[in-house]
Amino acid sequence: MKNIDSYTHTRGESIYLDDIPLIRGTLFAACFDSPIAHGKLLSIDTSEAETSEGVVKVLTHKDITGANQIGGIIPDEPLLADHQVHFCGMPIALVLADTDEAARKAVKKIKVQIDPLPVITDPREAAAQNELIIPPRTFKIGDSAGAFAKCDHVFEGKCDTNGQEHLYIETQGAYALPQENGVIKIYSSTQGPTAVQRAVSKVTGLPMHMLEIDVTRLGGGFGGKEDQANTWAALCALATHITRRPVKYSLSRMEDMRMTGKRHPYSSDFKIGLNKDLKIIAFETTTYQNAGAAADLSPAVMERTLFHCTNTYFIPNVTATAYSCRTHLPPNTAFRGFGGPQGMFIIESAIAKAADELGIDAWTIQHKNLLHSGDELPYGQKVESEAHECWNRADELYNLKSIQDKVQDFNAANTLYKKGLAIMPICFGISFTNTLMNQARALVHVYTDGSVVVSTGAVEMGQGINTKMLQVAAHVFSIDPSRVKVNSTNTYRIANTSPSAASATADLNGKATLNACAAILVRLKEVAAAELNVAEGDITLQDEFVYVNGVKTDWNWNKLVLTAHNKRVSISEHGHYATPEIHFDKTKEKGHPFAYHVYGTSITEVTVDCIRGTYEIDAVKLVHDFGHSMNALIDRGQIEGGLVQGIGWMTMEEIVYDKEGKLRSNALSTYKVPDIYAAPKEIDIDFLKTEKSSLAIFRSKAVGEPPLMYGIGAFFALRNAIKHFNADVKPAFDAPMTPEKVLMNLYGQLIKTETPVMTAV
Ligand code: LUZ
Ligand code: MOS
Repeated sequence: MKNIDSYTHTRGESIYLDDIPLIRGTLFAACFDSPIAHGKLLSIDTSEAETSEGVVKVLTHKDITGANQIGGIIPDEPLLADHQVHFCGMPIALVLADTDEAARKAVKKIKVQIDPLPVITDPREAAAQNELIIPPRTFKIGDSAGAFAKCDHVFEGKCDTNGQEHLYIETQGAYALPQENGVIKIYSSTQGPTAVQRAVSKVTGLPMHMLEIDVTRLGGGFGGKEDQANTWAALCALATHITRRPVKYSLSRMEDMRMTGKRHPYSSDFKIGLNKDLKIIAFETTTYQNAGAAADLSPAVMERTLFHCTNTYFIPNVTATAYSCRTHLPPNTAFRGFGGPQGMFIIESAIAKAADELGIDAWTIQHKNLLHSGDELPYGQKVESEAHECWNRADELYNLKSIQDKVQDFNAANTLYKKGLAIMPICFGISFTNTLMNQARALVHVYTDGSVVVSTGAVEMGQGINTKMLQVAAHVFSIDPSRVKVNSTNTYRIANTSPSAASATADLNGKATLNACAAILVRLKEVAAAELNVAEGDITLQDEFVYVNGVKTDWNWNKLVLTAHNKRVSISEHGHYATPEIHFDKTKEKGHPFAYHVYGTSITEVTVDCIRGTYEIDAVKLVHDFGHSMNALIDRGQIEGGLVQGIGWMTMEEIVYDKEGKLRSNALSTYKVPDIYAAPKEIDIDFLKTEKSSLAIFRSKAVGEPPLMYGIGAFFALRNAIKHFNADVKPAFDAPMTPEKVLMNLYGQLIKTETPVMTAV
C-alpha cells in the first residue's frame, strides 16, 4: 500500500503549519534572542521596538501569566530569560506585529545590557567544574576491573561524536487562536501535542482542558520537535492569552538553527579487553554528554547511550559511566537514535582500535562477539537475538570475501584512489526507556454509512504513521482501506499522549487502534449472530461480508453497522494499550526496559580521492530485521532516509560553535547535509523476515531509528580507506570524517580530537 499522503504531497496540497489559512487580525511573532552565551541580564529596553511600525506589543518574562518555566524532565529552563542568559539564541523578548516583516524589523531595535560570565562549550570542562545536569549513572555487569587482568589484549582510547542539526524541511512554529470563554486552540508543528499542552498550561496558568492542541502533519521532526516545539507554542499561546488575538510564529531557517538544540555531542574514554580468541571479555567507558544549558531530554538521552554502549555484542564484564554536562550551548535534545548511536560509536571505536593494534580487520572481532539469544545485556535484559541471522544472511547474499577481494584488488592497482570497507551490525532497543511512556490510546468511530475515522496520539511527520494506522483499522474490520480516514492528532480527542518518538509510535498507537477496532468487532459479531441466529463464534468478517462458519452471507459491512446502530449498539470505541513485560529499576540499573530489539548488518564501501580528501560512498548493502513488514514501501523509505541521515552525521555535517558559544555553522552555506550526490551510489536492502518478537504491531518491527546507525559504517570505511593509503596513520575516532579531516589524516597530520572549535572572527 502506498503512503496515503503521496497524492497531496505530490500536488503540493498537503497542509503544514504555514499553509493554514490565516484568520483576520492575526499577529505575527518574532523573538529577540541572546547574542551572548552566558551572562547577567541587567536590562531589556523594548521602547524603540514598541513604537516601530506595525508593532502591537512586546512581551518579556514580566508578562508571563503563569510560570516562566518550560523544563520537561527538570524545571531548569525559563521560557524568556529573566536575570541570566545561558546560551546564544536564548529567547529574551517576543515582538507581536501586524506582519512578519514588521515583527522581525522591530526585533533589531531591542537593546539589552548583559554582563558576560565565563562560557563553557566543552563537556569535559563542564564535568571538571561539576556542572552536571544530573548525577552520573553507571551500568555494570560482571567485574570489568578484575576481568582486564585476565585478558590477553587490553587497549585504551578516546572517541568523539559531534552534534547534528535536525534540518526538518518545515521549521519550528505554532499558530494560536483564541476561542470562546478563554480557551486557546494551538496548531503546533510538534511530535508531542501533550508536551505542548503541558508547557502552555504551565506558562499561561490555564488548566489543560482550556488548551486544544491540533497537529495535521509535520514536515519532519527527527526528535527536534519532541520537546522543543513547546517554546514556540508557549510563546504564541501566551501572546494570544494576553492579547486575545490569533498569534503565529513560523521560524526562519537561521532562527531555527540558532535557537534550537541539536543532537548531543559526546566525548568518551574507553578500555577494551580481549582474550586470544578475540572474544571481548571486558569493556569500560566513561562518556561525557554535552547537554547544553538546560536539561531538556538529556537525562533520557544519556540513559539510552548507556543502554547501547555495547551495541550488538555480548560482553560479560562491563562498566559504563555517563555524565550529562551543562555547557552554554542551546539545550541539546532528542535526535533519531536518542543517544543510542553515540553509545554504539564508542564500542565500534574500541573494536577498531583493537583491530588496528592487532593488525586484523575489525569485522573479525565484530563477528566473534555478536549476541546470541539468551545473552544478557549490561542492564539485565536477556535478548532474543537476530544478530547472527542478519550477519550470516548479509555474507551469503553479498559475499563479504568477494567485496574484500574487490577492495584489495582496487587498492593494489590504484595509488591515488583507495577504497575502504566496514561492517556495521546494529541492535536497537524498542520502547521509551521511561517505562510509563509506553502507553497509547486511539478513538475509532464507525459511521452509519460504513465509513470509519481513526484518531490516535500518533503524529504524522512524513514517516507514514497515518498509513499504518489506516492499515490496522482496515485489516481488523476487513474493509477496503478507502473506507478509513485518519484524523489529525488532537488533545481533545486523545489525551495524555506520549510523543511520536522512540520508534515506538506505530507499535503503541497501532495496538491501541487494534484494541479499539477489536472491541467494536466483538459487538458487531454479537449483532450479526443474533440476526442470523447462530453462535458468535461462528461469525467472521471478510472483505466486507459476514461469513458463518466460512460461508458467505448477504450481510455486508454497511448493513451490519447500520443494524448495530439501529439496535442501539455502540459502533465507537476508545482503545488503550500499554506495553506488557517491560520494567526497569533505576536503583539497580537492571530490568527489562525494551519490548524487543531490532537487528541488522550493513556493509559499506567507500572510495577516497587521496589528493583531494574527497570521497564517495560506493555502496551500502544491508540485511535488516523487519519482523513481518506491514508496509514494505514505507519501511524501505525509513531505511533509506535513516541510513543517509546517519552517513551525514558521520561524514559531512559539522556543527561549529566558537569559544564564545556562538553557532558558526548557522546556515546551509556553512552546514553541509547530504544531498542526492552524497547518497550512496547503491543501496541494497534485504528484508529479513523474522519471527521471534511478538510485541510489534502485526509483528512488523519498529523501523524509525535503527537504520540511522548503519551510517556509522561510513566513518569506519573511510578510516580504513585512509589506512590503505597511509599505513602509518591511525585516524582519531573523531566524527564527522569530513573531507578536511580525511585529507589531513591521509598525510599523517593528526588533528585534535576535541569538538572542533573556531576562534571568533
Ligand atoms: N524519547 C524519549 C525517545 O522520551 N524516550 C526514549 O527512550 C526515546 N528513545 C528514542 C527516541 N526518543
Ligand atoms: Mo525521537 S529521537 O524518536 O523524537
